[in-house]
Amino acid sequence: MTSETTGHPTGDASRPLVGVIMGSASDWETMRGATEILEGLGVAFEKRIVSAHRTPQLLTDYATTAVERGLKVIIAGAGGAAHLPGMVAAQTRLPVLGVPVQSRALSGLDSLLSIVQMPAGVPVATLAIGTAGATNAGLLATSILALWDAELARRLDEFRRIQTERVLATELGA
Ligand code: RP5
Repeated sequence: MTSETTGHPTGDASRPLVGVIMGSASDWETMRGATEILEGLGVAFEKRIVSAHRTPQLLTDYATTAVERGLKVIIAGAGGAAHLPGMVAAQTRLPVLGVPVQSRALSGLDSLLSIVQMPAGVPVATLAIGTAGATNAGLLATSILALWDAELARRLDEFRRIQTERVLATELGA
C-alpha cells in the first residue's frame, strides 16, 4: 500500500468499525492480510481470537454486543470445522465476511464448505481460501463502509487505480 491510498482514518482506534476475528492464533498469518488492507486504507478495526469451539461464550458475547459497540462489518476467519463465521452471523445482523483458512489436512476445502453452505436466512459472504480471501475481505469491508463515506471511497478508488497501473506497467522477463 502506498501513501497515495492513505489519508485521514475512517473511525478511530477506540471506536473500530470493522471487527476482525479468527478461531486461533494459527489463523493470524492468513488474517493479517485483511488487517493490512484496513490499515493501509485508514479503516479503524479491532482484532482478536474468538473460537467457536474453545470460547463459545466469548463468541456469543462478541456477536451480540457488536452493533452496540459500533461495529459495522465483521470479518471472521477460521479453518477446518470452521463454524465461527456462521455462528457469529447467527447472532448479529451485521454483515459477516467469512474467510476460509487453509487447513493442513484438507487444504482449506473443509473450511470453505463449512463457511459457504449457510442455510437460507443467515448469510455469510464467503471469500476465497487463504490470503487472497483475507485481503479481499478487507477490501469488501472497505467497499461497504465507502457506500456512506466519500473520502473512503476516494481512497479505495485510488487503491484500484494504482493496482491497475502496476499491472499495466509490468513487463515479462524472457
Ligand atoms: C480452527 O481450528 C481455527 O480457526 C484454526 O484454523 C484451526 C486449527 O486451530 P489450532 O489447532 O491451530 O489452534 O478453530
